[in-house]
Amino acid sequence: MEAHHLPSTVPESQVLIIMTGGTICMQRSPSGFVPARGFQETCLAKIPIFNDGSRPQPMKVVVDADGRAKKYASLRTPASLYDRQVRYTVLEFEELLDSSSIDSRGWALIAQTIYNNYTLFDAFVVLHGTDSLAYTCSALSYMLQELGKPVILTGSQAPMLELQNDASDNLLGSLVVAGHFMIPEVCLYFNYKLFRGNRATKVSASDFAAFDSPNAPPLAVTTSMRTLVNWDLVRRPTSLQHFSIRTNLDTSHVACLRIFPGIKPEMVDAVLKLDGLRGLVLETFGAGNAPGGQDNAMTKVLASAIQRGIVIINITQCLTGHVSPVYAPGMTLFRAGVVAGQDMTTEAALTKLAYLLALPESTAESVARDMAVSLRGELTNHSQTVFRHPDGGLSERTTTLTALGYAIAQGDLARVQDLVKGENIWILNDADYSGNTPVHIAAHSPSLEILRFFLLQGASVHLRNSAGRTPLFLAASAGLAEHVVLLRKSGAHLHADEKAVAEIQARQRPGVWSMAGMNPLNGSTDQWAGGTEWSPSVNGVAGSAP
Ligand code: ASN
Repeated sequence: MEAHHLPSTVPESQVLIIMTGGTICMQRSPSGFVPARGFQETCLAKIPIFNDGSRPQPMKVVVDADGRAKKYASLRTPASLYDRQVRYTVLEFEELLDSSSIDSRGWALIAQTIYNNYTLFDAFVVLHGTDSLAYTCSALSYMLQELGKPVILTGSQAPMLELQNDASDNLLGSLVVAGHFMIPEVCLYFNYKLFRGNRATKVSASDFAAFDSPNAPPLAVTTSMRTLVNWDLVRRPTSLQHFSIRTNLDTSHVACLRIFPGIKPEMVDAVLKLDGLRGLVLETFGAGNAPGGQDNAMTKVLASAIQRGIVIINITQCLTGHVSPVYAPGMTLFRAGVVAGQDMTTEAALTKLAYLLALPESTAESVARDMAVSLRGELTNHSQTVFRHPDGGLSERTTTLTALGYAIAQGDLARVQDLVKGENIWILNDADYSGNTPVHIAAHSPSLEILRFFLLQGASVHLRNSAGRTPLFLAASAGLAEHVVLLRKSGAHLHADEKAVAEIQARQRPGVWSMAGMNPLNGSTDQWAGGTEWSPSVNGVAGSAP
């Protein structure tokens, strides 16, 4: 039968699903459950909640770091309660894994795939086995730097093709969150809860409630038909930097060791003398205690390793709480130079160590220093800026938004700062009836300083208004070169759906549109900043334009 591509009836978000394997796609085989290919056609296309039957156009997906692209059939969910549809396609990795076999190469492949497709999609969902899911989430949270879009990992305890499964709800919940809410973090969605990825840990080998985030409340919860986001907890990039990735984690020179009653110092010493070892996560008792005292053999072994340049991180074996030197044994470790890992999970600490050790010019001192502070919300940091979000009716919010819109148009920075300060900061990602955020308004208003102020507060450059327009598009249309440059520096790019109109406009005003990434000569888009100083980078090297 011939395919008739029907357009979306309501605004649409475009999501790339990256399939790495795991139980979610598994089928029975004589040797037990194994990952199976064709997830989109064999599973999703046949389920009405994943396919509204509109047969949307295929989607372009970049399949390698050289920018080679292919078209993939796409599907669309029915409209949600929020009057939005999610269009998606599934990119399957060549080798589908049971996640117990993933390593840093698999993490690099996921990061690279997100990077290659970053400007083509609004959000990303990664399907992954549950066994090592918390490690992958933690690793990605560091590898994806200045992330401006949602990346949600999920999987299931029972395969999608089994009659009673958790796969459907986990994937649907992930798609809805990814397609509806600007949560620019690496998250783990499971059993109706959205966790910050680097706070989650697998707590059950069989229950559908397989994950928990013992030291941090969920970022969002799906209850009945709504998703309630805890906007107070959502982190956003607040520096004027574009998205980049770092893929070379040093997992070969880190280890993890769990202290137990009666553990011999020789055993710890043997681990610390492993060839090339650079970092150790020590899982200690309670508030961070290990056997021994000041001049004890264990302390000497640890202190001597630290003197040889090995970074040792102290985290607790307990599920909740954090390490602190309140008891003498904990104080002894601290004095010997063991770093307090606060309330990090093992997964977050180990992958963070591997990330920091691989940074260029890292030293034992710099790694030890950075292990103790929050890079991506992986440990509790009470001085973090809180970014609230819209609650209450649109009409109450509109009063503030209108006042803000007026102040932006007047170029009145002092009044703008007054309106968004403190509790009101959430307004920066709120939108008026046309879906315009304050960043949209500032993007085509005269004051560059107001736009800069919004970006430094963590406002998103990726939200699109009801007409599907990004702030970058509006700035270029208005011919505001400096605004365009500032937005690009902060990671903004033209959306694929804006390309056709941008191309027409670029003929009239080639200068500003080429700054926005549109080549007026051949109509191609350089979605990154084409050869300028802020080209996105992979491991610090300028990346090729997707
Ligand atoms: N062994 C599976 C995996 O991690 C477990 C699962 O996904 N539930 O790939």
